[in-house]
Amino acid sequence: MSSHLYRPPLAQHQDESSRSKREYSQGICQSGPDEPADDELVVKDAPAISPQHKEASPTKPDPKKESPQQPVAPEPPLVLTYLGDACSESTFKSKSLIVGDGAVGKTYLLAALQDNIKAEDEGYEPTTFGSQDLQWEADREDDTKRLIEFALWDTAGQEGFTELRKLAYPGTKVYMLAYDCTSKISLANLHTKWIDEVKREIAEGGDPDIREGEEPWIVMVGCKMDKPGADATSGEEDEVAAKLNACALIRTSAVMPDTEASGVAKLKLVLSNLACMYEDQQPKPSWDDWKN
Ligand SMILES: Nc1nc2c(ncn2[C@@H]2O[C@H](COP(=O)(O)OP(=O)(O)OP(=O)(O)O)[C@@H](O)[C@H]2O)c(=O)[nH]1
Ligand SMILES: [Mg+2]
Repeated sequence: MSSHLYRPPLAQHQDESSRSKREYSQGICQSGPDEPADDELVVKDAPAISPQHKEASPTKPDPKKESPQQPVAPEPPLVLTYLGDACSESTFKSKSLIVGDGAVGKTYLLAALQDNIKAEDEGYEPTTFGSQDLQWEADREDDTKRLIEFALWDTAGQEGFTELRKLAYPGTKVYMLAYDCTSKISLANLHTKWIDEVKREIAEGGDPDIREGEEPWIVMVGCKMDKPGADATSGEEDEVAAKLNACALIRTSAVMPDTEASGVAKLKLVLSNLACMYEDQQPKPSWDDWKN
């Protein structure tokens, strides 16, 4: 897969206690002479992310049995590939939370992120609460590995679960705001309802490490892009992503067996990259970074 390597400018850190991060920001851990400038974009293969702790190797359905014309996720213009370097912590914890309207496909997508590709007709069971602890390993450019202990939190999108959902927010680093690609209402609700809830919960508890005044780190996730009518939202997604100042926008399907074509592999890569950037106190990537 060909993609762009994004090197955001290094952050200025205020935390006196985090010496290794300060050294990193001050350039002690410098790039080699052949490295591109900090803000340069380079075409490069994206690093592989391999899941750990798999109970068993995922059984992929026979592609011959699938419908021959599977839609392919549109290639975004930029893929974040920041994983830090040897100076950054090699193992750290992160937390992502998914919110969005009821039945848009949040639980199915989280299953797909754990290599559990469901069939479309496996049934709908509204979520009340759920979390999974995962370990994702990211290969850095210098051939070292970075282990992310990822807590992935599911929430209830149905009306009436607002109080229960609040319990899931504290400590979240990266938020997934999910909509159904066939539903304009679910897309519009991201900027009329869900972003307000996210900001409110950050103000009332959120991640204690969040930097003052910083906007939430958001990945906008389209679900069910395999369905007929999934282009219903495609003309308006960019506008909503700009309103949210999302770090990324990814259309996905949780029922397509090919995770490259379904956008699920890309989502995993972007979540890992953002977790590394957040951990290293890099500046939040803006929608303009992704879009341009
Ligand atoms: N075609 C298709 N159907 C999907 C996909 N993901 C989910 N579905 C269908 O949509 C239904 C709802 O999906 P869920 O993942 O349970 O929805 P949810 O957003 O978690 O809903 P709540 O838990 O109520 O908030 C499922 O029962 C599936 O039938 C997908 O990627 N493609
Ligand atoms: Mg659910």
